[in-house]
Amino acid sequence: MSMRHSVAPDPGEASRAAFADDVAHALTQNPRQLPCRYLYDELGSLLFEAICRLPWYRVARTEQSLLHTHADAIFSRLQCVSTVVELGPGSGEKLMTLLAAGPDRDVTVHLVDVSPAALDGAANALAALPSLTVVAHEATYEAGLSAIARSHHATGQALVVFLGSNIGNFDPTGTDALLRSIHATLGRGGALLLGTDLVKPEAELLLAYDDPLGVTAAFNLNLLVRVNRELGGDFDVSQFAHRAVWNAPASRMEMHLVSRSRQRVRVRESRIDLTFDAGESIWTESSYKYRVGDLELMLGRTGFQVTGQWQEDGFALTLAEAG
Ligand code: AVJ
Repeated sequence: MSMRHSVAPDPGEASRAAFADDVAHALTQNPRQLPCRYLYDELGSLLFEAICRLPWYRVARTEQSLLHTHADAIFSRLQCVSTVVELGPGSGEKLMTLLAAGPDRDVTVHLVDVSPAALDGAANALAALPSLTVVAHEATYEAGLSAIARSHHATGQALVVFLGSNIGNFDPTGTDALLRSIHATLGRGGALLLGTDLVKPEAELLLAYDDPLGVTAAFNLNLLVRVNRELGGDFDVSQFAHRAVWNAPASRMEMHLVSRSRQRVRVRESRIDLTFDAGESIWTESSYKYRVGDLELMLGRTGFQVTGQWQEDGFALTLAEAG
């Protein structure tokens, strides 16, 4: 495997400043928020890996089993693929499983993630596979996709893989916008492999996002630890509680951090000085859950045609072609 890193001019400083601005903006919204992409610092990425091993969070395991079982069927429809783009590769395990059944030709793999920890992990995992060129993009999905669209001269077909229900972090407007930029990057004839968690009974969802071991609580609270460390914040982490709620009308799980008392919080780099009321919360993540019919509509209106779908245990893997 050969490996290239495409990096912004001064990634450390620039991304720190963007983080500080994003935190200032999100925490002063009504309701207060923090963007979920910042959950994945090194510890956050490890905590997410731990969540994926919990009996109550089956997304990753179910998807892994679907990929393992159907990788051959998927690639039988993708004979000419020469470029694979993965949005949010995490540990790289999903793509490994898929590419183990992959085409017998040289493939360029682009990994797009805001987390350097995730990019390193994924690139290392993929190093085990021959005839791959890996390009890592430390970027948001949108920025990564347009960089790839600009640099992409390959002759074969392109495949975007967007797994683990990562799409669930986007609200409906954001989802349509993202699917349209995926379509633009792919061009006609390109393919999208999408992994989505499906609507299931509320009790199961609550256990998946508020597990009895407290790993998800730690994952959520670590966002405050990160703000303290990287931006000079003074959050008293013990004064916030993890809360997971199922928002049925919006079809999404939400994670919040609820203030246990009236308290003041300052974040130096973000230049903010806030007062939280007891019970006031910071909304840190949405995880949308889908019905199979929603997927077809969502893909249809953004220019895709579903060509294959596999389901197991409340999870769907959908293959679609850009028309
Ligand atoms: C990685 C975004 C798909 O939303 O289910 C796990 C992250 N949050 N437990 C999800 C997560 C709480 C996960 N995604």
